[in-house]
Amino acid sequence: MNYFRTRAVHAGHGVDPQTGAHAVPVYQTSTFAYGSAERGARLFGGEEQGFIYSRITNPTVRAFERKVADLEGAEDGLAFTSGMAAVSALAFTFLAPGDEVVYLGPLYGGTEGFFEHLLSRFGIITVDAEQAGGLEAAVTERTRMVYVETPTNPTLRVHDLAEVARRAHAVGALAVADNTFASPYLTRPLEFGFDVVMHSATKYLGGHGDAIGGVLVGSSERLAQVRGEGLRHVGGCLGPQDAFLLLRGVKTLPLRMEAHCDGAEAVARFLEGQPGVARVYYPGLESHPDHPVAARQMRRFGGMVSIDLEGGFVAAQAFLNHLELFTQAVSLGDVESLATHPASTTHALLPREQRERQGISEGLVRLSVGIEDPRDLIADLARALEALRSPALR
Ligand code: 3LM
Repeated sequence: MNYFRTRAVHAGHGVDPQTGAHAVPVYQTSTFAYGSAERGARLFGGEEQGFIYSRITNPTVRAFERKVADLEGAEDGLAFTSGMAAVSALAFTFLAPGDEVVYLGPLYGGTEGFFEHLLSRFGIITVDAEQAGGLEAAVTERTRMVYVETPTNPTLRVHDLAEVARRAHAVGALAVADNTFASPYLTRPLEFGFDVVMHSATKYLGGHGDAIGGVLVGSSERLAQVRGEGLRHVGGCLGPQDAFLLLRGVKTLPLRMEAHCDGAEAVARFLEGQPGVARVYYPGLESHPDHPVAARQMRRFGGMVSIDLEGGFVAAQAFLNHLELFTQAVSLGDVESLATHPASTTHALLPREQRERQGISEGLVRLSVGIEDPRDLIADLARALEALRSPALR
């Protein structure tokens, strides 16, 4: 299987050997009979591989892990009950008091909050590279992990992955990429030297807005460590029913991503230059500062578009309230188009000055462009922009 579209359909599983079931069955079981006391001891002693207990492994979950690992070009994968469970399992496995995590912002507000507010209580120091004067200055001998999103949530910055990995490895730190926004169809960070890739599978991997999940991919050795510590002891395991939904979603990832990209490109080009729109953030636009990096690292430029509206929060609220086809909701990567105001939702827990520094202004609106016909989406956006021009709002 050479090609991505074929692998998206077939990788990670075959027909069920026992029954011939064509779809991967939902193995809705908490525990697995090991048959004899001797085999139980071998399984627990690591002398034999097999299913023991669904917190640690489950066949439906395993098929999803294998498929995502294949698509990212990784040796192995490990699934979790959410993206946040994946991030925290990674941190609990590889970080200790005194260690530093360096991140290139902005990040999803929840991830930044986890690093800055929760890990700090365990003596782990989080450093925003930009505030420290750039990646070169931020990374020190104490840095154990360098963390980046590609593209970033919500300003769609695209950092140079090869350069980030090089800098992390120079001090022996783990290079971790949250590839949620790109999906493996558009970018595969391991190809640029990254060690671990993380996904909120809730988004493009699942694609249908009906399941929460997370996944890590990387070397078998590293992921075995996370399975044995961050997953086994913290317990954020993915359930088999959600694994089934996510597995079904991933099969159409390439088709959906093409449609998301078509829509986002059309929407971004329409929005650029519209009165009332101060700035459009889309890595596919030549005006985007990271466009050259994005063109090197991404197959296409993704389904997310952010816009800065003149008139701040008032304008953003009015615009959002006039959208009819876009649903006002957090999350992203669903087949349906979604819109949100990051400063008051996904990034609300961050201090305002931190948001402003990272470009998350009061007028910023984030659009997750679905797979609908772009002409309908543009008509919806045009209507909402028109409403902004009504005398009551001027
Ligand atoms: C959101 N983001 O609307 P879960 N990494 C990235 C993400 O965007 C997210 C996660 C990790 C949003 C969720 S906000 C209340 C809703 C780049 C989630 C965390 O744990 O699966 O939600 O992933 O931006």
